[in-house]
Amino acid sequence: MTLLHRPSLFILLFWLRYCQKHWNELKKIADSDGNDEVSLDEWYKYSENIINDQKQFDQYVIDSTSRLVELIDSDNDGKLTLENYKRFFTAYGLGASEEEAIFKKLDTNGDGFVTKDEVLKLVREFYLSQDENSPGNWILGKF
Ligand SMILES: [Ca+2]
Ligand SMILES: [Ca+2]
Ligand SMILES: [Ca+2]
Repeated sequence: MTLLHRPSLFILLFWLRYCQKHWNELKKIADSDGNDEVSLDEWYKYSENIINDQKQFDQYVIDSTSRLVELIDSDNDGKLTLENYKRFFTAYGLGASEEEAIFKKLDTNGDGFVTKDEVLKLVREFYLSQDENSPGNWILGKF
């Protein structure tokens, strides 16, 4: 496996902004010099460790999936609808047509919902696929 190909700082900021408690967990593991900050170097090291350890990576994907579903699924029924995604994508300033197009990519079996199983595959793809057209690379909207 190679280094994360995504701007890791973006992901770090994503968690920072939306998930303070998860940031605290991350800090506990990644802040190797214990100065209460996670530097870019520490973040790269942390990311590399995860991506090179299959077991850790699998757990990371499962945890990330749970957090993402929890974050997007505002009505908490376990299914991510276009409406659920709209709230999330609005934070990125996407227009309505873009939101629908992206949702269609993410709903890989086209049943109108993005389920946790679909998110799990998408998150895995997000980290591993080098293809910018892979559905997983749209999971946080466009970059
Ligand atoms: Ca540090
Ligand atoms: Ca829902
Ligand atoms: Ca689906």
